[in-house]
Amino acid sequence: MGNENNDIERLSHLCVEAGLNAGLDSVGITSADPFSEALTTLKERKKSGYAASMQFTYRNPERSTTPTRIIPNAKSLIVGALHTPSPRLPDSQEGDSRISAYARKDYYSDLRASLQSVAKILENEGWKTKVVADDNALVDRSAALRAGIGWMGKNSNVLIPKKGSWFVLGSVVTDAPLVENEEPVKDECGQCSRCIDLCPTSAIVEPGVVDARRCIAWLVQAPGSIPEEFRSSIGNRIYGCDDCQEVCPVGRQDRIKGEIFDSLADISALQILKFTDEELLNRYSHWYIAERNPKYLRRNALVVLGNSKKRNSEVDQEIKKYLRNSDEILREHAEWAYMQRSIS
Ligand code: B12
Ligand code: SF4
Ligand code: SF4
Repeated sequence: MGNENNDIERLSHLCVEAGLNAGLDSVGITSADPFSEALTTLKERKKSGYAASMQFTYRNPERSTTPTRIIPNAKSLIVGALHTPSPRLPDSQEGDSRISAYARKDYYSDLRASLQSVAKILENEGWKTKVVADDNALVDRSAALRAGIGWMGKNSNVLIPKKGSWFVLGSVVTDAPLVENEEPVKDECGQCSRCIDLCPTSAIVEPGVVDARRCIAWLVQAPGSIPEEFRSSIGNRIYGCDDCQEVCPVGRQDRIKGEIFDSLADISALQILKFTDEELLNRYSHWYIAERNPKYLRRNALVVLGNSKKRNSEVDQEIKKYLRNSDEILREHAEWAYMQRSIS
């Protein structure tokens, strides 16, 4: 028994070390027990409407909260967090639209590669593994919370002490028994409520609860028409929204010092209107684009240009072209953009 425990401790230590050496910023271990709280919440949010038409983990809540559906006989999850700084894109230009930090590069590929290094350690010792990150298979935040990576902030993100929430999360699921974290991380939000107060669309309806129907991060990903009441609040965001993280004091000073904070421009919305379907899909292949249909990026670009106060005849000409587009959604967003620009 003593030897067995030593072995479990040794392997657990090796896994954490391998994750950190492979570039992860934080690594924690938890059991593969079902996430029953998340299951209840997923069902409640579907019922209340807060889940909008999202699929992801909502598609099959039982599955995404039961790690043994990923590997039968799964015993442990090694959860990793990877920092998402906000670099300027290689082809960035003084454009007029913003892409949120996690989407500026394919961080999920980097995360999966780092987790794969952990998986290799386990596989070398004969254990089964499967890497999951941001797919429908697992509730990543719940796993990170139970593994002691961070606490659940009022902005509904997992916050790492002193660092904040600028991380993507993923796990290695394995049948190896490992030493599990037992202490949840202390909630340090305290009296602060900046994320709730400063969310542009009041989407955080109570601490930790986001109504996706109002959340810009979802509105710019969702298929169909963007409800008019939210179009002005979308401002210059083409993809994602970071406001409830940018206003967060946790780790803010380091972020301002070390990175381009709230960088102004990533890409010109006009350019997005001009790219072909193929160019859009190639450039942004790491984004979730509804129905893999690039028209939704054009729809977002039309909203951004409608919100732009800069006079520019080239932009006006391009929007005019879209007034005659064969797609009804694009036509309607072009009409809206055209109206906004004429009255501003
Ligand atoms: C659906 C989804 C969204 C939706 C809805 C978000 C929401 N807040 O509900 C939309 C599209 C709006 C969205 C937006 C964003 N998302 Co998102 N999203 C997801 C996705 C696919 C599923 C989340 C889910 O199932 N939620 C359902 C609830 C029920 O489960 P949960 O998230 O695990 O939360 C539960 C636990 O936290 C638990 N809990 C609470 N307190 C405690 C305490 C303890 C001790 C325990 C054990 C549990 C616990 O209760 C919660 C409810 O049950 C995940 C990827 C994944 N596969 O998990 C990414 C994910 C949550 N998103 C992520 C990111 C980065 C974002 C954005 C920042 C992206 C952006 N810049 O635009 C925004 C942030 C918006 C926000 N304030 O949440 C990251 C989170 C990173 C982090 N540090 O937390 C994830 C994990 C993706 C990833 N793998 O990195 N997202
Ligand atoms: S991502 Fe944006 S819209 Fe969504 S809750 Fe955060 S601040 Fe609000
Ligand atoms: S802004 Fe304040 S309340 Fe919101 S997550 Fe950060 S510390 Fe918590």
